[in-house]
Amino acid sequence: MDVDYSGRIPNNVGLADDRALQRALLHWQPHFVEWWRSMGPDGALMHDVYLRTAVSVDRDGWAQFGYVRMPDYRWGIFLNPAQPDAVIHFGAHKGEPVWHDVPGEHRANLRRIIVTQGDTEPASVEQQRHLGNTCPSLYDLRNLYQVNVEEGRHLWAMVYLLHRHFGRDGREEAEALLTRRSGDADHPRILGAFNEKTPDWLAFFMFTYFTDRDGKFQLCALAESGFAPLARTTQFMLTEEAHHMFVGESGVSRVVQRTCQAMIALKTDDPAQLREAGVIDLPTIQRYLNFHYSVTVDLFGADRSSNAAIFYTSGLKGRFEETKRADDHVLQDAGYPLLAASGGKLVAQEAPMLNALNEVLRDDFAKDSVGGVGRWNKVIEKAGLPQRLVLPHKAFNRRIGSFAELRVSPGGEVIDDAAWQANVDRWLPTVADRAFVASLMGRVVEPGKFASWIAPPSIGINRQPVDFEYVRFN
Ligand code: BYC
Ligand code: FE
Ligand code: FE
Repeated sequence: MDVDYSGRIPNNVGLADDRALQRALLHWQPHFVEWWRSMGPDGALMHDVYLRTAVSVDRDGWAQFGYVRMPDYRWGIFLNPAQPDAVIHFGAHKGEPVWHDVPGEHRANLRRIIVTQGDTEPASVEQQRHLGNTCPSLYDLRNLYQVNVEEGRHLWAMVYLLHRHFGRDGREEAEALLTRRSGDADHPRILGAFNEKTPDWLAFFMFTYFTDRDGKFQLCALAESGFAPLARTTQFMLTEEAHHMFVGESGVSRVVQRTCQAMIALKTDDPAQLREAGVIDLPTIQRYLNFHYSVTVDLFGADRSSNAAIFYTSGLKGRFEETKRADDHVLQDAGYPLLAASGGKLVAQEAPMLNALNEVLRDDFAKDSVGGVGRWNKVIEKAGLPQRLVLPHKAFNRRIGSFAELRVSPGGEVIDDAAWQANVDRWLPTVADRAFVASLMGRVVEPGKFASWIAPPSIGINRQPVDFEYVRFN
């Protein structure tokens, strides 16, 4: 499954043999590059960046490292190998062969899923566009750019499916993916979290820890799809996603580490004194965590969703690790507990699992999110400090689904509006918090140097030293 790098679009899908498709994608390519130049990393068109590029989809050896000027990055189309005799693992078509083309009756739903997935990729690049101007180190700047080029490639992955399998309206959707803009009042991105700002690097690390993890879970659900090209392309995307979540987890960990060092050196947990010392106090980190977690859990959609039931039963979107589950994979008679407010409390009520599949995926995401928070707490514990970070309750600060009508504290108590207003500044980042974090965001680009508020990583990229020249400015 080596990648053909000889043409203008690197690929392992035999593009050279399909002239019409190749022409259509070559027509889209300059529009993508134009979008990258105007909406991609600000002021970075001439930098040489130490990036990894996919050269094959094999498990050991897909990545090659070297300096690349980002507009010349070889964005390409990489699908995992087709499995001969693959069958659909769930839903009404369980046991039937997977589809290599789009079944007519599922066309509209598949297109919608692919467009929604595709829309998040350029959205995140737009959200992160300005961060290069305030990077805390060359190492971090390189990681930002690596994430950005791979999100650009994820857009290519979805655009390939639209062009290859959806004809004229697929081509129109591919163009529209380049015209919506994150946060734009008239042409916003499709999902809520992708219209929020990523104003500073603490927000970036929280985003890559939590929101890229939504990416992992949605991609895992799509990797089960009965539509084989979608499954195969998302399987390869998942190998890239792991690095994005690493950037987030290690980034927050290094921020926490610096804060703990300052707390010990100054013998204080007073936010004002710590801020004075140029580090981010733990309560502010907790408020950022609360914000990004709650905005991200909204991305899983409504807790009761007939769309989710249809996607599953049609064989379009499975569950996380579908084949590892012991049930019948049809779920007609299965139930799932959903929380609802009753007598001022959240209590579990059984709902049909098919309609609750967004919640099933959200709960799997929540379990997976705990790990990194535990490792951040290990950093605090090792420093001998008693504070701990916690995930807020999933009903906290929701905009989507039945919790959107409730006020719920991070601890999970249903509260009234007055109690919410009285406490919201302790729970979510305030204007003053954001202004303080922004005030720390200076640009540090001397190799091996790091901003005051973040510890260096323990190891560099691809076994390079931490003070390696990860980005060369031209
Ligand atoms: N914001 O029945 P429901 C990633 C709408 S991240 C705004 O629950 P459904 C990445 C919904 O459209 C992964 N609107 O909807 C990470 C619907 O509208 P209509 C992205 C929302 O379809 C970092 C209505 O509410 N991939 O890759 O079952 C960096 C009813 O809701 C939102 C995917 O999401 C929202 N948050 O569930 C870069 C996978 N949520 O039709 C990249 C594909 C819901 O009533 N998407 N609505 O007007 C899906 O599977 C589904 O569309 C969703 C939504 C699970 C997202
Ligand atoms: Fe992505
Ligand atoms: Fe990602």
